[in-house]
Amino acid sequence: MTHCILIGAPVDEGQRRPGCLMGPAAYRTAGLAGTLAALGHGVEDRGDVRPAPGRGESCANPAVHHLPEMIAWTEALRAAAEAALPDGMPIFMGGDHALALGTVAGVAAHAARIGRPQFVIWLDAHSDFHTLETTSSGNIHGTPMAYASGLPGFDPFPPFPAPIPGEQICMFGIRSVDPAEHAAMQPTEITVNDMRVLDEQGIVAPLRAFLDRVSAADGLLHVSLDVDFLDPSIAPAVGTTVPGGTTFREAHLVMELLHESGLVSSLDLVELNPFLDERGRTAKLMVDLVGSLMGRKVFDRPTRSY
Ligand code: B3U
Ligand code: MN
Ligand code: MN
Repeated sequence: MTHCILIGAPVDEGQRRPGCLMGPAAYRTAGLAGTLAALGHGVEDRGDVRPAPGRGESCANPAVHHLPEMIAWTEALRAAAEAALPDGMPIFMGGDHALALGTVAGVAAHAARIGRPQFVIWLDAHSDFHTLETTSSGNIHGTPMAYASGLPGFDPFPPFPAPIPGEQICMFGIRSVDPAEHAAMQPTEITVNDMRVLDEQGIVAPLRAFLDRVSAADGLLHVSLDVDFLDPSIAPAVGTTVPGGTTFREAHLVMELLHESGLVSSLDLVELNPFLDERGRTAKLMVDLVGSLMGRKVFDRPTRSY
């Protein structure tokens, strides 16, 4: 059984639709802790992270907003991740996706410290591969994968502690990539399982191919789950809906395969905007998906030896 460490990350400054700051409260209200406990896991809620005040940093791109606040969040969340990882599996309750600048920095620093490779699976409609220089929306939630890859263009941020090689990153379910992100991803070895791949090959083969690599390298696996990975018809509580997302069944299957792998060491739940939800439906679905990720199943399956 796993010791699950819930960490609230009420980040709202990485985009422009207020509401993600209510995410941690919505996950608690939707019963995340009880769901984990019912599966036999230990649960510890460390409360919400509180960043220090911003220090007035700036950058050349005038579109970028809330830069000092996001630098402060990144430092605080990195510290929270590094403090939690020796004790169990952190589950970061967002908050918009800009929180991943901090969480992924923390997990990468931890992995480097214990000498294991850090892998990331990015479950998202978007690639989030902008730098501070290329983003035209100025929304920092569109940048964490570029930061984690060690791209230049993040000068005001602390240097990413141990940049993650493209071979150790898998984007899954993406269907919205800006031209500058596309160009920046081109020279990398990132595995891009966009919706075209999933429509042609299904969920299982592409996901297992990546999990096999994580296992062969004895890696740690960080899962970053953006609400817009899901189709907006089942998950309306998100500021940036993109049609053509994963179905209820596909999303649960992803979670079940991740569970079965036994490889997941940390998790982000991001972009839930409870202000846009319909009677908590998206929050409950996200909690349900965490249930599948953490071992809820109808019948036992033989565990796969990776
Ligand atoms: N790539 C666009 C849109 C976007 C990225 N992430 C979300 N939306 N959620 C941008 O603003 O960077
Ligand atoms: Mn995202
Ligand atoms: Mn997204």
